[in-house]
Amino acid sequence: MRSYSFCMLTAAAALLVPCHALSCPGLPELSNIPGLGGLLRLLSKNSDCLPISPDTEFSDVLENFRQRLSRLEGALTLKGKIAKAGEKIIASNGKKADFSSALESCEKTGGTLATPMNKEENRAILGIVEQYNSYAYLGIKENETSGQFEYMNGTPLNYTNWYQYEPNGKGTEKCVEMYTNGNWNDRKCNLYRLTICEF
Ligand code: MAN
Ligand code: CA
Repeated sequence: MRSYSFCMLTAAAALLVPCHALSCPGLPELSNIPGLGGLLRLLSKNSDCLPISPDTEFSDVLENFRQRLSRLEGALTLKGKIAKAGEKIIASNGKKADFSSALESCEKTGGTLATPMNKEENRAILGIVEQYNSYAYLGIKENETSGQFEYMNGTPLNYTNWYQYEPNGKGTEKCVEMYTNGNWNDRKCNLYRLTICEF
C-alpha cells in the first residue's frame, strides 16, 4: 500500500498539470504529454487513493480530488489542526521558535508565517493560538529605516489589530506577536513563540 503522503503528492502533481487546450477533458489524450503518461498510469493503478481508470474524464478526476480535499480539510478543521480563512489555510507545527526560525520552518514547507490581512484571517489565526494557548509571531516586521510595521514583502499593513497603546517598542521591538485574545503587540524577535504558518 502506498503511503498517504505519496497519495497527496501525486494528487497535487495531477492538480498542477495544466489543462491542454486540445486534449481536455480526456485523460488518454493527456497521457500523450511527455512525462504525464507515467504519472497517470501510476495514479490509475493506485487504487488505494485514486479510484480512477485511464479513460475517466479529466473533469471527473478533478471533481474526485475536490471532494477528497474538501473532506480532508473538514476533518483537519474539526480537530483544530488547521483553520481556513477564504483561500488561506492556517496551521501550526506546535513548536515554539524565535522569529527567523519560525519563518524558515514555514518557508521550508512551502508557506510563510501567518499574516492576518483582515478580521477573518485574524480570527482563524487566533483559533490556533487558542488551541495551543500560546502567543505566536506574525509575518510582520518593523522597517529598519522608516520604523513602520509592514508585511514580509515590504508592503504597508492594510489591517491592524494592535492591543491598546501598541506598538510601543520604538525600534527596540521589531517583531509582532499575537496575544491569546487576538490583539497584537510589537515584541523582540528572539523569544520563543508558537510557529503558525499560512499556505
Ligand atoms: C509589556 C508591554 C509591551 C511590551 C512588553 C515587553 O507587556 O509594554 O508593549 O512589548 O512589555 O516586555
Ligand atoms: Ca510592545
